[in-house]
Formats: sequence, structure tokens, C-alpha cells
Amino acid sequence: MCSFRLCTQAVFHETGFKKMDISKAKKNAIGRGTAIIYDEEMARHKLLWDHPICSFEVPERLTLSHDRLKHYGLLERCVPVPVREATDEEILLVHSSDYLESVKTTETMNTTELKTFSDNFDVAYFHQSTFRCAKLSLGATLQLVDTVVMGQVQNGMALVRPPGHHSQQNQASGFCIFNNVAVAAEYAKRKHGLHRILIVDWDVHHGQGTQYCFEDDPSVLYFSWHRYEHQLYWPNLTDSNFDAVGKGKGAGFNINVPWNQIGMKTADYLTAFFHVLLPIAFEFNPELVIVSAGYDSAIGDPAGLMSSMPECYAHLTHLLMSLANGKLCVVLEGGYNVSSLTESVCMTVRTLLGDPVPLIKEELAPCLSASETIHNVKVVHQQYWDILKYQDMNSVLVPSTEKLKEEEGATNSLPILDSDPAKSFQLLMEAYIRRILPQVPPVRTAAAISSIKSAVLEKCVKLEDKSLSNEEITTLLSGSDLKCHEDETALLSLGRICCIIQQIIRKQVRNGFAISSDISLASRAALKYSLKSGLKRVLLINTGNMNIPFKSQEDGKVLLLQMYGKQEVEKRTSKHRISLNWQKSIEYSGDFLYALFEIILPLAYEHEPEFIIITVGSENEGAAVSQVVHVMQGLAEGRSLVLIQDSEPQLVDLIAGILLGDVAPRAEPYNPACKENLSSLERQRQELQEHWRMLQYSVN
Ligand code: X5A
Ligand code: ZN
Repeated sequence: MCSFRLCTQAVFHETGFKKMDISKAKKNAIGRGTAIIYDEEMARHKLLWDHPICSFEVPERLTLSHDRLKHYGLLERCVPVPVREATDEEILLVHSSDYLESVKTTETMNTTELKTFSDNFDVAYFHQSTFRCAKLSLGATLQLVDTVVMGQVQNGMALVRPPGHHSQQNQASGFCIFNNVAVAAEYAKRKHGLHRILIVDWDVHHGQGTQYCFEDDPSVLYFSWHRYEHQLYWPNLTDSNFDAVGKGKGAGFNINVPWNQIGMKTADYLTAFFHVLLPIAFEFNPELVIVSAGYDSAIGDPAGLMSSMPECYAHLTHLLMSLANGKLCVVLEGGYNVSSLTESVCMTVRTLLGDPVPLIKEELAPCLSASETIHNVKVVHQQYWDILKYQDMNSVLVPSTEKLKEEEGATNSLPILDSDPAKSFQLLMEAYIRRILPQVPPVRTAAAISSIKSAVLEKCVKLEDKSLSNEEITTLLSGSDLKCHEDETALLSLGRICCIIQQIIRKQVRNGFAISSDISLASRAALKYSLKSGLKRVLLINTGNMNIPFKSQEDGKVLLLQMYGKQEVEKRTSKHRISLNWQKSIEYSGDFLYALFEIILPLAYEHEPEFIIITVGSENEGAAVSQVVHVMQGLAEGRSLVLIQDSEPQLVDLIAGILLGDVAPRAEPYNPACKENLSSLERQRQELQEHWRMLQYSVN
């Protein structure tokens, strides 16, 4: 994969910013901020005897994550929120009073007594400070929920230990004392009156404790992926398999994605998001999202043995920020390779703060075993979710992994550079992060508009007016387009668009938008200009219904996704020109969400664009368009240009806000999908999956 390069061909003349205060635009005060909740007292809890497994869960996991946030200057950009102790009443929302009383007694135990007490549980250890730390860990999580739900911050992360998701009503388990996230969800229901909460558990272990709490509760949707290996991996429960879908009224509200192989990477995780979690989550339409954020699913973890790099968590976080009006609470669970853990925590917080999401450097295709798992999850959940209903899934597949294991041998081997494996891993990780971290452009959003009329637009930088030179006109415009040659206003507007693209390529500006009287012309010119400037892969998403002519020599460089309107049949010769053939304008409904998450987003990821152009035509619903614009910011390090038809002025503030980092509005109520559209989309996905691996999840 080639990396994005600065434009070296000085074909086009210099363009600059109009004199204005860039420092003002820099602040761009996005949302309401990101909370960070931490107290080093939670580092007191530690193992007092030898234990081969418990020795992973060390205090440094917390202190070094905090140090790393400081190192990157992320900590000072967050809103610090103090921790507090959870009350007995709060603990009892999930746990029994017998269990609470027995944990209380550990405060005065000696080491021998603590060890005997710990041996009652399936992998857990207690220290004299454990009860206090577990109350702080839970209290920190509740503080986070309070600040996010009450709107004092947009989102946030609680850096806590001990972790929570294995803990159950009557027992500690897997290093967990109280189930922080489960209590938090229950608390959000009782104290804040929430009706729909989504828990996303990206820890590599199954949060069986959380599953047991909400199995029959349709108000809490629990999603967990986990290392499973046909039940050979801890906690070795059939309850962790894909067919545990929830019980009674809660049937369909428990989603398990059991990985039957180690070595899962970003593409596998994204495939689970695109084809399972996101469609269902958008149909569920949560009011709050809580993440059981374990980073033992990342590369280098001695427990997980998975392969995803830290930037994976930037993508996962970004995608979840499009739900629940951006109300996102991230709560630390596992993660036992300290370098991998701390970098991944930083990726998460950086994304919560609205920084650009790094490009993915790994192969973007799921492995066969992941595809099989995802297929099976979809089969069992199809009956519960409208958005999956019309997919042609047939029956549960028998996983082929046993056979594959013999053929391939071990899938996971880490490069070791030093005699001290932890140190060599740390060096490797740091070098890698330096390479992939996107440069943050000084200006967030540039606007090609003639005048600034609203508070949102005030936060954008307006570019200097610049008409096109004759040379540029002949390079950018061809055939019938040349007639706009005479039109000063049209040339001025194209000049502004080229200027934005140039500044985006030079990393002076992250993204931009333009209002145009002819977006078909504008998008052709923008496409040409970006390819001329040396960009290798551009994604053009056309939400309107105008036709954009496509040159065969651009094939492979440009992926054109046309959302609605008719496509000329003879043009259907390229896998890079895709039309969803929608017969109505896009609106925020089940079929739109299906198209966005199960087709457009996977295709966009697999194309690996360096730049994205989105055209917004007439009659499209703001909520839908802003969702498209928001999710696309996760690609191409956020380098994107939105072209808005001048007949749609009401969309300008909304789109400018999204580009500046606002969250996309949640549509209420959920608008069910139209059966015909879903079936037609599913037919198209099946046709396209022959050419696009990110669309493959069924292996028939
Ligand atoms: C929170 C967490 C892991 C327990 C592993 C026990 N626990 N074998 O990651
Ligand atoms: Zn874990």
C-alpha cells in the first residue's frame, strides 16, 4: 500500500488563505469535550503471591496508560472528572448483598487469608486495597455516565482497574470484582431514565458477566466478540457461542461473535462492525453507548494473541461516535501488553477528541474463519432485526477452521528485536506509531462560499478567491464543460474548490466544502484536479442523482459510488463504478443504513482512498447525508471535500458542523427498511462480493 504524498508537481499556481484568524479556526471547539477519569489510587490493587495468569493484571497498565496520554498532549485536552466511590446501593444494582459483604471483609485480611479467599473464584486476586479500588473503579464509570448523559461532555474514557465484565452477581471472575459496565447500564436506566443502551465489548474475552445481567432485557443490547476457538479458550462456555442470542423478551439483544482462530486483525474486526454490529445498532437506536474497552484484542497481547494494530481502535471508536448523538462512554477492561495497551488507549482518546483517524496499513479483507463466524451470527440474528431480514443466509455453517489449522500451522508470530521481548515490542510499537500517526492540519475546515452567515460557518476558514488560469481550464475541463469558460462565477467557484484540494494535499487543511451551482461539473473538476495532483486513489460518493462521466483510464484510481438515480447500462463494465440504483432520494431509513454499512463503507475501506469527494444533491435528507459525511471522515485521514448543490442551503450548516467534528444527529424514530429496496441491495451486494472482499461474509 502506498502512502499519501505531498503534491510535488507545481502545475497549479499558489493559492492562499484570505487574511483571517487561523488560531480561531484551529480551536474549532468541537462538541462539548472529552472527559477523562483517572485516579492513581486504583494502582494500589496488586497481586501479593505468585500466580501465572493473575500476574498479567499489573498496576502499570493504568499508570502507564495515563503517562502515555500525557506524553501525546492528549490528557490536557480532556476535561478531568474526579473519581468517587460507588455506594452499596449502586453495587447492589447488579451484585448480591452476600457477595458485597464478603468482599468487604477482605479489607482486613492478611495475605494468607486473601489468597484463600481469592481461590474461591475463577481467576481473581484480592489485596487489602481491592475493595476500595473496586469501588473507585465502579464510581469512576458512573461519573463518566453522569457527565456524558447530562451533556457536560460529549464523550469520555474511564481509566480504571480492577476491570469488570467477567464479574457476576455472586462472584469475582477473570480479574474482575464488580461489573463496572453492567452496573453503569443499570444505573443509566434507573437514574437517568434511559430506555436503550448499547454495550460494545471489544475485549478479547467474553464478558459473560455482562451477558448474564441483561440476557432477558431488551433495553440493553450487548455485543461482544471474543477468542473462542470452539470453546477451548477461557471461560470455555457454550454461552459464549453465536447461538446465545438472549432469552425471553431479550431474545435478539445479545450478540456474540466468537472467533475460532487467533490472529484476527483490523479487517476482521471491521467486518464484524460493518455486517453485524452497525446495522443492528442503528436499528436499535441507542440513547447511550458504553464500551467495555479491553485492549487484549490488540497485537502483542499475551492472552489474546490477536493481530490488530492500535489504530484499529481509532476506527472502532469513530464508528461508534456516529450512534446515540455521540454519547459514548469508554471504560477500560483488559489489555496486558503495556505498549500495545497504552498506544491503543491513546488512539481511542485521540479519536474521542476528534483528531484524524489514521489510515489502516493492514490487508483489508477478512479471513475465512472470521467470515464464517460473521455468517453464523447473521443467520441466528436475522429473525430479530428488520435490517437483516431479507438477506439470503440459508443455514449455519460448519466452521472449516479445524481443517485449516492443520494446513496453516500457527497464525501468529511476532517480530522480536531484542533479547528482552517486552522491550523489543515496545520499540517496534513506538516506531510503528510514529510512522502512522497522521499530521494534524492547522485548519480543520475550509469553506468555498461567497459569504459567511452563521455561527457554524464562522468556525471555517474561507479561502481567497482565485479564478482558474487558461492552462488550468484546459486541463480540468473538457468537451461541453468548456462552455463555462466564459462564466466568471463558475470559474471562480472551481478555482476555490481547487484551492481547497491543494491545501488538503499540503496538509494545511483537513477537510472542506463548497457550494456550487453545478456539482456535476464541480465534482468532475475536483476529481481531475486531485488525480493531476498525484493522488492515487480517490473515492467519489454521489448522493445526488446526476450522472458523472467516468474515463476508463481512471479505472482503479477512482471508486465512484452512486447512491440513487439510474445508471447507464453500458457503463456497468467497471467494478469501480457502482450504482445502488435507488429510485428515491436518500432518507434516514433501514435501507439507507443497510446500504451505508453493508455496502458503501466496506467498499470505501477496501478501496483505501487518499481523498474523498462527496456530492450532496437535491432532496436528500439532512440526517442521512450527515451520517454519510460523518462515517467517511474515518477514511483517508479525514481528507474530504463535500460539494453541495446551491439549491440546498439548509444543509450547509449541518454539513459544515459534521466536518468540524460535530456528531451526526440521531434520527427518531427508526424508520423501517422497505423490503424491495433491501432485497435489491442484497442482490447487488452478492454480485459485488465477487470483486470486493470486504463484502464477503458468507462462504457458501
Ligand atoms: C478483564 C480480562 C481476563 C481474564 C483471563 C483469565 N480478564 N484467564 O481481560
Ligand atoms: Zn480480556
